[in-house]
Amino acid sequence: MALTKEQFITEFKDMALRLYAAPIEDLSSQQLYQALALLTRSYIAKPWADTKARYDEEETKQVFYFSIEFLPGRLLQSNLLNLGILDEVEAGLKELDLHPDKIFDAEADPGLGNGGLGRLASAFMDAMASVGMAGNGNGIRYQYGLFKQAFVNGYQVELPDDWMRNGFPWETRKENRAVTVKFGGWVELRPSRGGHLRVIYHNTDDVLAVPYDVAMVGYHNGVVNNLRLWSAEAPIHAGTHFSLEQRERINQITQILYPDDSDNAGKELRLRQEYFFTSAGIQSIVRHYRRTHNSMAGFADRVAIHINDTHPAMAIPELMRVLMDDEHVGWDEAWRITLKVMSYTNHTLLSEALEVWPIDMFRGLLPRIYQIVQEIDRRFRLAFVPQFGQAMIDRIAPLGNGQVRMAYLATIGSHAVNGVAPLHSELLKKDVLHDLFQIFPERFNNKTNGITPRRWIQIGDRPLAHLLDKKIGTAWRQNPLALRKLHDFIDDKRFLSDLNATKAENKRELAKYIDQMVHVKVDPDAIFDVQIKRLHAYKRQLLHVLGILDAYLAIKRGEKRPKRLHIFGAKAAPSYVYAKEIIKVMNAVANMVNSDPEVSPYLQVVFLPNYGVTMAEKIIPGADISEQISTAGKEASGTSNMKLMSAGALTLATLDGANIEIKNAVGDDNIEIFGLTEKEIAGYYQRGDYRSRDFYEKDPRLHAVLDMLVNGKIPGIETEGRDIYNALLMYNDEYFVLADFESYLAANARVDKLYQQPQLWAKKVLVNIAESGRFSADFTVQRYGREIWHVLPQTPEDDG
Ligand code: 26M
Repeated sequence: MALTKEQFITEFKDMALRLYAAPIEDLSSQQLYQALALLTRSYIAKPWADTKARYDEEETKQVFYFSIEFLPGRLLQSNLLNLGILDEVEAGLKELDLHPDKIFDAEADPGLGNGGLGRLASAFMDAMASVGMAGNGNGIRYQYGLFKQAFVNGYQVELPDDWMRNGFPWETRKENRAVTVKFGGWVELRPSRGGHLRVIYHNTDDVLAVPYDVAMVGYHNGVVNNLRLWSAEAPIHAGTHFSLEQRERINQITQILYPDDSDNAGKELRLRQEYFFTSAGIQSIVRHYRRTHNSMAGFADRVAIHINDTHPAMAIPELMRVLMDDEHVGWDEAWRITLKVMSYTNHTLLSEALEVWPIDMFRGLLPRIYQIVQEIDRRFRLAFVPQFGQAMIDRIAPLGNGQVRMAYLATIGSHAVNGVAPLHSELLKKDVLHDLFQIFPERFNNKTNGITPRRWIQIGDRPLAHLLDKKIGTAWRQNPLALRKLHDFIDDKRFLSDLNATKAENKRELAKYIDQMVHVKVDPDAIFDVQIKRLHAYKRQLLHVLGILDAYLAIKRGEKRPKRLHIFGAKAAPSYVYAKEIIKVMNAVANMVNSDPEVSPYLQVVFLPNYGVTMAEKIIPGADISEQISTAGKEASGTSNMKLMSAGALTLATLDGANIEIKNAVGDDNIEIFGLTEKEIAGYYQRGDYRSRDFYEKDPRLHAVLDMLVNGKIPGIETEGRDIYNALLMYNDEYFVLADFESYLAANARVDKLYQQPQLWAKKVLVNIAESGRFSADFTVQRYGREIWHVLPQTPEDDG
């Protein structure tokens, strides 16, 4: 859209006056934010309505991305950027003597997700709008997002995230689009005259699902898509009256996001959440379709539904239910439609994270859905036992061991199943879904994750963005593959030193931020070494800590090293005891290192509490090193690896997840790889001959570092050090930390050496930025669009 600075100033003053009956100089940052958000929203309204009308008019095939999590990050700056008016607005604010950043910082960050999976869902929303694809999100409007993390005496403490306290200016309540979701009770199947079954529900608990829509603004293209988040309310109909307790129970459904990202807790409320937003989404899609069509015959040509991991896998039986019970379609035709509509992404290989539900719980809460799952199960067995044998089908049928097995249900009921990086997609076929791959090989495919360079570079890294504009023009902002133009300047010494200067500027900014957050003065000339992701044993923050302890001991012995600052951000699931012990040790190590005057000139450690999308925007531009050190074969993809690469950090990585794609993109000379490969680790498992203690006994450096966990040398830790020591030595180190220790140190030594050669370092930075464009989520969603959702024209390379 077009908007001059002068127009903006007039409209902004006007909006502020209408809202707060005061001139702007009397308003708080929060009030200025509210006024600016509402003004921005008014610019979005028309293209939003127009986009929707156009999709309806042209009967565009629409994608519905079902996800129990969305992590959009703050929306004001990104909406202004995508509308094409960010520069004008910032100039206008400055002319009014206001600080844009202060206003942007007044916005709450909607933490409606745990980490990678939720952030990916939001990146896809942004990308679909930006490539002009008709993409809708379907999720939950949690009253409280992911807990806020604080450290008390080095321990993680969880505080409620009341993110809507000041309202959420980007949402629109649509009460006239509410639907009813039924739980519990029992079902009566009564043959009716028309030949179909009549399904009569008795004694159900009904919940009203009210949608709140959030605009997803495309980049400079006039497209505005919709993210629909559902909120649970007590129904209002004549004759029923709800007690306070009943209302409480209903409100609970959308009150809080579950904080586990890699564990299936099996709680009934979680199952309620899953069915709640899934059923609401399916009902609303079918209702909308039926307003303009008098049968469901063409539904699959107009609708694609994607399930983000298995949490919305009930979309499969729920669509079957609506097709059969409400729309009177027979089983075979309903199944044909469902398969054609549904597709599924798997995000994890960890067996403890694979979702299963006890049949008794499932049947009690969702009796009709259970009947349909039983029928899916029965037909699956009937169809495939003859060819594949009872034993194999028993392993992979939707029902087994007294459980509903969601990944199997999702695979059986979808026409496409994908992993999120090539290694992960291969391992799905080899291990987790091996038997189903034998039956449905054509369904399996890979879609490597992506990120949105708009948020991470254009908004998050303004100094780099301006340097790129100056050197290669602005085309990269529209098409990040244009970053490859940077290769032309690999020998341009001026530019290489400009790259280093830009990083130095970002590091000074980050140093200020760190000081504000944790009151530690860090040296901006140090190597900034970053690991930001959820805390989990398989991600091996512990390996990073052991590396720090080794450096500590070396410095204590008098060794000189280039100065390194280690920056961590990580939340642990509140129930994950081991992860919380690691957090305590990380904080204790940080204290020990930072307060030791012999050490701190060479080594500093900061653990920033409450890591999230907004904090990531502040950390990533200042990173020199990106730690991606998961046990090979465990990290499905990772996405912080891509973000850090695009900001010119060098990746220090195992051959896991999308690290492998990054290595292929930049070449072996522009990444530091270490550690066991997935194959080597699989070999240890097969032979059963991994002995962590051997590594401890053979490597004196490792020995010394592990002993520190238990010999009282790290002030403030007691049982935590012992528990971790035991996990590594008595319980044989499930994640191969000790096996990778030596090669991790060697890789770090190479990094230190390299950093001594600023120009060589800058060349590697250049290559990383230049090749990061391929990881734009814009390309990822286009591959989904062509190969899975069938919403885009085929390109020549899709054939063959
Ligand atoms: C489960 C049930 C109910 C509510 C929440 C959950 C749940 C939520 C998040 C379970 C797992 C969740 O996240 C898993 C996850 O984030 N996986 C990561 O997905 C990223 C995007 O594909 C990958 O890049 C990461 O490698 C992968 O760990």
